[in-house]
Amino acid sequence: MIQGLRNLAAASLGARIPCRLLALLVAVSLCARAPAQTTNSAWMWSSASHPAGAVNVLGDKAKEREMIANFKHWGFDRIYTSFGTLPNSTPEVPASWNASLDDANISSQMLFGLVNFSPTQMADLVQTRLVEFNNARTDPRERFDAVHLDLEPHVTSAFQNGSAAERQAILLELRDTYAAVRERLDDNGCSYVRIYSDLPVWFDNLTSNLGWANPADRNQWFDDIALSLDGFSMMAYERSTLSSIVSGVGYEVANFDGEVRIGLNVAEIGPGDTFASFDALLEMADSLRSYYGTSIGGIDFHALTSYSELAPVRLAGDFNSDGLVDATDYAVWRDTRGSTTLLDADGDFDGVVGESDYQLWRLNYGSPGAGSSAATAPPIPEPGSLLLCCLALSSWPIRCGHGKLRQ
Ligand SMILES: [Ca+2]
Ligand SMILES: [Ca+2]
Ligand SMILES: [Ca+2]
Repeated sequence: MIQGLRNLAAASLGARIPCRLLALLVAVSLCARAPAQTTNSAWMWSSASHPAGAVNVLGDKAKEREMIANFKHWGFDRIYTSFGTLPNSTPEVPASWNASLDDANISSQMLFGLVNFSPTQMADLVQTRLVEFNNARTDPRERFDAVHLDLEPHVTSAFQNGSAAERQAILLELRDTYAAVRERLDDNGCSYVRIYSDLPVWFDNLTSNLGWANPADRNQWFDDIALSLDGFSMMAYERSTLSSIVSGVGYEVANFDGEVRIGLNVAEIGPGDTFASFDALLEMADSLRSYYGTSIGGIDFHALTSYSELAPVRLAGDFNSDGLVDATDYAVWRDTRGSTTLLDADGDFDGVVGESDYQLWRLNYGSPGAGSSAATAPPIPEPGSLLLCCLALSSWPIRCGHGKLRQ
């Protein structure tokens, strides 16, 4: 079946079979193992010099709430966060961040970025930062769901200047590192913690001097890492066309026995760069979803710092993230008034759905577009006449929680 899919993909590129038809065929073929739907994520590095850097957001409750509101607006349902030593020095900070993400149905993965490591070093690091932390938290919402290993030994001079045999040894050590982390988690009560990694698109190449003796040798490596990894993100960077990305990730999507995600680099935007604009990058993400359907796990954006500079944030008062400030947002506010856990209507990010959020909605009623002032808008419900509001809105299609997201 897998070979058939690969032929299908290759044939479609040559014969221009409509992408939607191909996506349907692939989705039907892979439905037994495919996730129910694709997801969006981003890497949230420490990035001390950027306001969206983890070190500048974590621990500041208002900034955390604002960031999570935007994650929901952007359709992110997992996030890879770099925590440094916070799990040891100030465990309440990642515990609170994880719980807030969990409340928003966003998976929290502990991100590590390393180029030099050994299996034992990496397992010890996961033990110190994640295993001991998770095992100390009694509230499951506060635990990490997964570890995300951005291990890139291929950027070291040892790899780049190495012989095929030396490169092969490095790839085998990477395989063994994934296995050591898996074993450490399993042996210490954390078998529920999933492992994801980042991989370049070319580890499967038989002509890149990687030391693969033959296709079976290469296939065995991918089969071996599937025993440790739940999935990986392909760093499909510096590729500007659908066919070039498909060419890079095609082997892995068709053959890896786990979740394959496609990473796009948001830093590659501008004249002469990979993407002419942020919209062009989002269009590529849409094209990849159409092409692969649910045979990929989702799209990952590198990195949150760049993404947050370019992506439109949620409109003030648009509590259901559908791009309009209208009566349905009032209904979200009304239905969660007073809540400190259901925070879609917490427009001022103070941690509670209250009167100030109502005022924010009222001020922005009718946005976007002309006639957004309260003077020209239809009558606005007042919280004082709650019963009246409930009666008046009972015939409105109320959409609470997740709104329409840009997919
Ligand atoms: Ca590849
Ligand atoms: Ca709305
Ligand atoms: Ca509030």
